[in-house]
Amino acid sequence: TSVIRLADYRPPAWAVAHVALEFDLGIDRTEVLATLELVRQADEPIRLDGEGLELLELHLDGRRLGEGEYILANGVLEVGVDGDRCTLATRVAVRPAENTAFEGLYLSGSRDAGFLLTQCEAEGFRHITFYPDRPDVLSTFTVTLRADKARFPVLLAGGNPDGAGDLGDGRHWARFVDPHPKPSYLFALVAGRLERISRDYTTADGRAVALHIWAEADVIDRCDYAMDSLERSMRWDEQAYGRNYDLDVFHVVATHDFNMGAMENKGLNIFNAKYLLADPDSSTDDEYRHVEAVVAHEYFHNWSGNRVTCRDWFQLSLKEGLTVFREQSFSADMNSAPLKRIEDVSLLRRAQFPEDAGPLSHPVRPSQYSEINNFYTATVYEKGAELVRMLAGHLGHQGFRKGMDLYFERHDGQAATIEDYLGALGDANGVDLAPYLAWYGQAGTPRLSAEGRYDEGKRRYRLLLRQRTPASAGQPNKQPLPVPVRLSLFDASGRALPLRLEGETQASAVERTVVLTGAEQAFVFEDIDAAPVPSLLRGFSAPVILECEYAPRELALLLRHDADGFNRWDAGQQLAGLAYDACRDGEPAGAAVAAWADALAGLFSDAGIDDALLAELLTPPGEIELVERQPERDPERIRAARQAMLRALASAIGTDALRTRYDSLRAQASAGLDAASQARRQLKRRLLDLLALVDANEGKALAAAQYDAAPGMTDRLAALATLAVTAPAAAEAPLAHFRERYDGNALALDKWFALQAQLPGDGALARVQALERDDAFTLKNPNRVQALLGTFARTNPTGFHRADGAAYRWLADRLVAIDALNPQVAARVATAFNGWKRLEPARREAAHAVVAELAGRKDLSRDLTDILARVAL
Ligand code: BAL
Ligand code: ZN
Repeated sequence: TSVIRLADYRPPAWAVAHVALEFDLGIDRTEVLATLELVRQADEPIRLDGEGLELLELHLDGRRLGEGEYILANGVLEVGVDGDRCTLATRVAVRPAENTAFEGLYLSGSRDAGFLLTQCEAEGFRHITFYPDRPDVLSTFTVTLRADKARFPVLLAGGNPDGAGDLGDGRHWARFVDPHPKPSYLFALVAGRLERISRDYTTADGRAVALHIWAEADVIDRCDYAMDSLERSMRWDEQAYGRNYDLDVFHVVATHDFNMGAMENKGLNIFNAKYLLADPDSSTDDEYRHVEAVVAHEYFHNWSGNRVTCRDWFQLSLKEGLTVFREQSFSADMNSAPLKRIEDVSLLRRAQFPEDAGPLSHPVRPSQYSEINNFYTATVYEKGAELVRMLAGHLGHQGFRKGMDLYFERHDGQAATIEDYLGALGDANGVDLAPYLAWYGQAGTPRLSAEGRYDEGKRRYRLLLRQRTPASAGQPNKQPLPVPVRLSLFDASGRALPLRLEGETQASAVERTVVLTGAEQAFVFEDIDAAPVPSLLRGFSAPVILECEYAPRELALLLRHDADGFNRWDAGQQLAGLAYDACRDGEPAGAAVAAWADALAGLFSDAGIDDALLAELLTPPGEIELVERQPERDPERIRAARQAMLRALASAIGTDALRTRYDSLRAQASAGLDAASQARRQLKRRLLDLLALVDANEGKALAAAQYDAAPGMTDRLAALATLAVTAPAAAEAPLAHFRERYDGNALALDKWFALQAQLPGDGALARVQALERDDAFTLKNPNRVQALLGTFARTNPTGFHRADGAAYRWLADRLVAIDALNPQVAARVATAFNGWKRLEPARREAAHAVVAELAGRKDLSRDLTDILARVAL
C-alpha cells in the first residue's frame, strides 16, 4: 500500500470557487451532477478523486468530453485544460443500498423504512462525486436534492434553505446554499422519513437560528436532552470564546448506522444515536454526560474545524485536540470540574497510554499514514487535547483567549496547520511557543521522574526533575520536551507551604508551575522547615507518567489533604498502585495495602466528602491500566490481585458500614438527573460491588432487589452487572427479562450485549459466541459489533486473552467477515491486538501466530491491512 507523507505536501493545483451539486436520490441508485467552477493555481492538469463511481457524462465548459479527452485510472479523473478558469461538470451514479462501509452516501435502516445519509470525513466525498477531496480545497456549495415525496418527505443538506417545491411527478425538490467556504469532508445530506423537535435560538450577535433535531419516529421523544445540551453549548461558546453560530438553521440528525461517534458537517451534524438519544428508562448517567459532551464537541467544531479547518489530515489534531479541549472546559463548567478532569485523565491512561506504548504508537501529528481513517485515535484526540491544555496553561486564561481570538480572526475561512495555531497563540501574547511543537511530532509517553531532597541545615528543599521518553516505531531517539509541572508542597499536618524559589525575594503562592525544559533540572525551594510532601503535576498539568518514590504515608497525606481534587484522587490511585503491587507479590496484608485501605476507610466516614468523588476514590485503577505495572501480563493474576486489594478495602471499611451506607443510598433512589442523585447512584454501585465481593450471597440478594426496584437505567444496569459477575445462575432470569423488556431498543440492547461481553473468565468466549447467535446480533451494525466484539476484545482481559489463544483465532475469523462489510469497523476492532507483545510467553505466542497469519493475507481492506501490518511489526 502507498504511504502519504507530511513532507510531500503540496498546495492544490486547482481551487474550486463554487460547486453546485444536484442529486436525484434513490435507494438503489442515485445520480449526482456536480458542476465545479475551477481556478488554476499551478501548471498541472485537473485531477479529481473518485472511488466506486459510475461516470455517466463529463462536460468541460459546456462541451461533452469523449473517451481520449480524459484519463480515469486508480481513483483519479484527469483532464488537461489550457486556460486558468473552467467549468467542469460530471454526472455519476452511485448505489447507496449496496454501501455497507457507511462511507459516502448510504442507507440507514431497512429498505422500506430507512433513510439516506452521508458520511464524508475523511475521504467519503470521493465516493459521491469526482472532486479534489482534500481539506485545503474550500468552496461555497449549492445543493439541490430531488426525490420521491412519499418515500423521502424530508430533504436536508448543510447551509441555508434556498427554496423547495413539487416536481409534479410525485417527486419534490429542495435547495440549500452554504455561503461559508468549506472542504468536501464537511458536506452532508439526509433524505427520508424523519420526525423533528425544534427550538428557536438567538445568538449573542442577534441572529435568529432555527434548531432542529431529527430522528426516526420511534426515538424522537428521546432527543430533548440533546436539544438542551445544544442550546447550552451555543451559549457557552459565545461566552467563553466569543463565537456565534453563523447560519439561519442548525440541523442535527440521529442514525443507528454510523462508524464514528458523530460528525460536524456544516449546518447538518449527523450523530450516532448512541450520542444523541437519552431517556431515564434506557440511558445511564454516563450516557447523559456523553450526549452533552458530544453535542458540544460537534457544535464547537463549527469554529474549531469548520470556519478554520485543517490544511491536510496530518493536522487532524488541530481541530480534534482543540475541540476535545473546548468540550472538556465546557463539561467542567456544566458539571464538576475535578470529576471531569478525573474522567478525562482516566480515559487518557486507559486508552492513549497503552496506544502510545505499543506498535500503533504515533505522534499527535503523524508524519505519514497509509489509511487516514486509522488516525482518529486517542493520541490525536485525547493527547492532542492535553497539548492544548498545556498551551492554555502556559498563556493563562486571558492570554489563551487572546490567542484563540487571533487564531480565529487570522485563519477564518482557511485551512491551517499546527504551526499556524502556535503562531497565533504566541503572537497574541508576544511569546514563542515553538518549543511545544516537539510535543506534536514526538510519539510515546514521557516519564517524568521526581526526586526530592531536604536539607535541614539550609532549610531548603531541592526537587530534581528528569524526563525521558522511550523509543517508539520510527523514533529511536527522543528529545526533551517542555513539561509544565504545577506543584505544591505540604507539611506533615497537610498545610500547603508558601513557595519561594532560590533567587526570589518573596514567596508568591502555595501553588506554582515550574517548567522542565531540558533532560533534567533542579528547583530549590527556600524557607522550608521540615521535609515536605510534594503534590506534583496538579490537575495533571502534563501528559506524562510520573515516577516518584512516595512512601505510602505521604500518599495517604495527599489523599487526605490535597486541595487539588484531581491530585487528591491521583494520590489515591498511586497508593492503590502500591497496594496492587503488594497483592500481586502475595502480600495482601502488607503495609501498602493497609495504608491504602485505611486511608480510604477514613475518608469513607468523613461526611464532608462528595459521594461522586468518594466513588472515584474507592475505584482503584482497572485491569487494563494495571497492565502497565508489570513487564509481562497474565490477566488472571492481575484480576486476582485487584480482587484481593478490594477485599482488603471492604474489610477496612467494615461490611456493616458499607451496608448501612448502601441501604441509606438505596432508600434515596430516584430517577433524578441532578448531580447529587447521580453521585448517589455512582457511590451505591461501588458499595454494591464491594459488598458482593466479600459476601456473594448477600451481593446476590442486594443486586437482585436493586434490579427489580431500579427507577432508571443506571441502577438497573449496575445491579445486573454485579449480579452477573457475582451469581451467574441468578442473573439468567433478569438478563432474559432485560432482553425482552428492551427488545427493539437498539441502544439498550447494545448495553445488554456489552455487559455480557465483559463477564470474566473461561466461559467468556462461549458466552460471546452464543450471543452472536441472538436474533438481534448483526455484523452490519457498527454499534452492535463494538458492543459485543469490541467490548470483549478490549475490556475483558481474562476472557479475550485466554491462554489457549482460542479467542484470538475466533476474533481473526470475525475480522475477516466484518472487513468485507465495513473496513473502518474491522480496523478499529483489530486494534485490540495492539498489546500482544507484552503478554506472557504462551499467550504472546498464540496472539503472534494469529496476527502474523492475518497480516499475511492479501484480500483485506487497506484499513485492516494497515493496522495489522503495524501491529505485527
Ligand atoms: N470529525 C469526526 C468526528 C469528530 O471528531 O467530531
Ligand atoms: Zn471532533
